Amino acid sequence: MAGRTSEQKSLPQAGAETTRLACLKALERKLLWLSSWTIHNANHLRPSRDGLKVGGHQASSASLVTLMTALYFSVLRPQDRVAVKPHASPVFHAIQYLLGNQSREKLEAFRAFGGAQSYPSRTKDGDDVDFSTGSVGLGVAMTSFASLVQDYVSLKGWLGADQPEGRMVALVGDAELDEGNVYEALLEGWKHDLRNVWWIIDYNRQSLDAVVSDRLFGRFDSLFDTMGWRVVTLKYGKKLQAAFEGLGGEALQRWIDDCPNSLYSALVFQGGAAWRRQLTADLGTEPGIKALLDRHDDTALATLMTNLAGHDLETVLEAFEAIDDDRPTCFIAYTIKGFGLPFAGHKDNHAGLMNEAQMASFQAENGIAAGQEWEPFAGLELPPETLQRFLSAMPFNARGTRRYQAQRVAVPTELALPEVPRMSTQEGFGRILAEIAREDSPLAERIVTTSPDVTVSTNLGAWVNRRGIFDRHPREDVFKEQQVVSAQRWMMSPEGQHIELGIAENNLFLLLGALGLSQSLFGVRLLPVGTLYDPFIQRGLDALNYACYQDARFMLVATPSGITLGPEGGAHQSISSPLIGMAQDGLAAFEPAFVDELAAIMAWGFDYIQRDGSGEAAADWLRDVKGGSVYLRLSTRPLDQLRRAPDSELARQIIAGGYWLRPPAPGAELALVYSGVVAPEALAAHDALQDDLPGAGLLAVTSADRLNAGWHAAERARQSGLPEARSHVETLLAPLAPDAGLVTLVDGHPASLSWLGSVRGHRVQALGVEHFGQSGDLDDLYRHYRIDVAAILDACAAAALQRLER
Ligand SMILES: Cc1ncc(C[n+]2csc(CCOP(=O)(O)OP(=O)(O)O)c2C)c(N)n1
Ligand SMILES: [Mg+2]
Repeated sequence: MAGRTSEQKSLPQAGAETTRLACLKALERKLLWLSSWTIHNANHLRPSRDGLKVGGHQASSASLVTLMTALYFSVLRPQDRVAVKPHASPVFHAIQYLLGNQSREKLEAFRAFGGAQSYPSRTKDGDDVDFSTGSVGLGVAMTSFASLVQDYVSLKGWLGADQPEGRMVALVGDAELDEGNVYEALLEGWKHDLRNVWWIIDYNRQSLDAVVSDRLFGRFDSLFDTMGWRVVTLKYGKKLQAAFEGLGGEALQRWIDDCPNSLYSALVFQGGAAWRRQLTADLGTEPGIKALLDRHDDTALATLMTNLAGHDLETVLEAFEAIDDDRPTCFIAYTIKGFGLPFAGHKDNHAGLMNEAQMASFQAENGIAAGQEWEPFAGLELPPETLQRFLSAMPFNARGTRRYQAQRVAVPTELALPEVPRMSTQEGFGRILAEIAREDSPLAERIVTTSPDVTVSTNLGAWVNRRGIFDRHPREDVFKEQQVVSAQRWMMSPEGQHIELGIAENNLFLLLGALGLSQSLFGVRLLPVGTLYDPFIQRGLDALNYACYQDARFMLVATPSGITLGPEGGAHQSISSPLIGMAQDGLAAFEPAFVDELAAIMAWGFDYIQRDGSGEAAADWLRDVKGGSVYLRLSTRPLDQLRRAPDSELARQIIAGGYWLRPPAPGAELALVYSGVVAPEALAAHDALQDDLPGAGLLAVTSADRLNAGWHAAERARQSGLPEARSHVETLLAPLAPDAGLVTLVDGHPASLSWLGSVRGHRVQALGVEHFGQSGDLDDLYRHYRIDVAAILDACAAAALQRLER
């Protein structure tokens, strides 16, 4: 049976199993204690300086103690990866503490600065968190995409010989199943013939506010079944199962099966006497029931009636250990929120904390002497050496922490530039990738693209034609077989390098998150590129934030953007995305106008997404050492390309966030500043200014995000004693007169550039789009939204006037 250690194997069979169970039961108790105590300590014993509640979830943690004991201390192997229900974080940290991967100091500092995190965090916790959780539903779905990525790297032969495929396990709160993204992931998983995934549902029938509706009962299993999953329902523990076998057992089972969730929860909370009253009233006349009640005192009756399978270690172990294949499996484990604690079953227990008196009696119940609260084995009946031996032999912990580091893939400093005189940045993107696809290079090998049903319309077609679509099973392109002429060749095979998704944007970001962690989860470096329509970033924004929070690395390419998508109009116009790009931590946002800029950004980006220099120097808010992900806001508007020779200084400035396309004269009174696809309007307006303001400059902003971040970093550096610190944007604006005017222009929210006035105190006229929703051609739209040449010249006149009036 899985989970036995070699040492135990040498013991007589029955003895080994008995020892294993005894150790597991002891550790189960210890986890309940440690998780409760960690939260108690943070709330009651650590002095509060700000009067804020610290919080923590004793009830949600208690609900998962048995399931997590079985998993971590017996079932899991080092290659398995787990997304832990966010509110069971204290149980996770307690497990890692017992395994020697978490310190007492961090537990004592639970939810404090630098302490163990409220919700398991890959980036902020040091105890080997596989997937961060917190925003419910996302960690669950992440396991499916991690499994898909495991298939991807495994079928390409990139896993080492000592790297067996693992199971991707989610410990799921039942209310998490209300999140739509879970079903989006289920559907997508089915399409990709998902395997090696376990979702273990902590079915305590309680959410944050209340006890969940009985009507949901029975829906989940059919849902999973339909999607090809095996469903294992863990409802009753051994004690209840035995009671069902005896006289009156059938009636008892019928009663409990039919018992409304709320009544069951209320009785759990009230305890033995209440169970006796209710069962006597409802079943007293059934043969055998009176005898059963008489055989149990109140405590024993409460134990019997709350003996759900999710708290019955042996039942849980049997269920987990019975699975020996890779079929996706959903365990619906009946549990009780707050099991073993004074507020078990109470509908208001989500944020409930034991008070001092309750904790004191819980401590006494656990046999833990004062001062021994953090001792790993205090109060347990088994000798510490036995328990320590058991823990040391744990297969899961055999290799210590399980983070991989992967070699970086060499990226050429320049990417081949398409020789097309007029094209859009989106077309340029497609051509640059298609050119890479021709090569037999490490870069071409490790790029993996993905798109939520907008592969062709975001210009990935040529890449896919050359590199194929990933599928676990080779499949011919039927249209090609049937000799139907099409520009697309969609060959599917394990060698394919594009993962085609359905439309759900949440899935795109979760997949990018999983692909972007491949170097750490599987030791295989991938360079993920995901494309979508710019406005739909907002659809998946929480999942994007989630991917960035985990420090997953990818390149996000969004087209078309802004009102420049023209006749398609209305609902698809994105105006806030430049601000999202600036504000999203872990994501460097760019909006190039010309394809040579894009090529420079992509070459840099493929390197940037691989950087992992530790630490964050004061002046490195740009994360140039640490790296991050990249967001490119592109357009479908064809522009005449500038004919420029490759220039490394220009490339440096493009990456830093901007350059003078037409430098200002020293002391210039005006500068026109534009970002992205409105370059032709900016150029035309600048031409028109020549007679009146010959010294005016034209500043191209390729990344408002990085200009802004650099400016803030320099401010901070100067405040902390580095007076020489200068950011790129400060240097760029230095030649202008101190009272010069800036006219800023972007097809997006004007606030993305208007801050430039604060850098050196210049006055700003900010043009951009604040309201949206009209369709039309660009002449009409730019005029309507006032980002056309006439509007720019009006703004320049206003800036000049403002200066005179000073
Ligand atoms: C996306 C999101 N919305 C809301 C919350 C706030 N929240 C935290 S836990 C919770 C309910 C959890 O219930 P369940 O998943 O059943 O877990 P239990 O505590 O019962 O174990 C809610 C609404 C959240 N963390 N994430
Ligand atoms: Mg619940």
